[in-house]
Amino acid sequence: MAMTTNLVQAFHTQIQAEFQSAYVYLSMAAWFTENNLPGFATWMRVQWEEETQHAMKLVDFLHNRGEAVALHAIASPTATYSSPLDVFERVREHEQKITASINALYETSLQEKDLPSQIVLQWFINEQVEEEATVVDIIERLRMVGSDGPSIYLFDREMGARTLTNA
Ligand code: OFO
Repeated sequence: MAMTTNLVQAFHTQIQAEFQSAYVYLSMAAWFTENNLPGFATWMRVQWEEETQHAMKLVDFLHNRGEAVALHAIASPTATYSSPLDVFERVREHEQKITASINALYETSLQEKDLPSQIVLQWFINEQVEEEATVVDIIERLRMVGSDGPSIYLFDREMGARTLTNA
């Protein structure tokens, strides 16, 4: 069954949002590299790749449904941050917006009675719960270490151990 134009356009908007997330995280990776925190930079690069996978999951879904993909423009991210905590506070804000847009897309798939979309979007709903929880955990730990150099050094090493797992 073909998807409605309204639903396809809503998927296009979400694809744009996922690529926008990737671009924001790439700018954060650059900031960490420039501020001598290579482990946090690695973590952010993995996040950039993960967001690209999210976008491609939606692209593949539209293609599998026989629908065309439109790639909308993504904006230049803000590249000035004041501290690692500031970066992750912004990640949290950003992910809260992404959660809201995934939830709105799911609502649209319910209105349009498109069952396959609902199933693929349930994966994204779960993923957002995990992403928000991970970011809150990092924020709490950054608050705990404060400006203690040795603790930041150890945290950075731990963050650098992250590797990409297939979405
Ligand atoms: Fe794609 O989950 Fe973050 O944005």
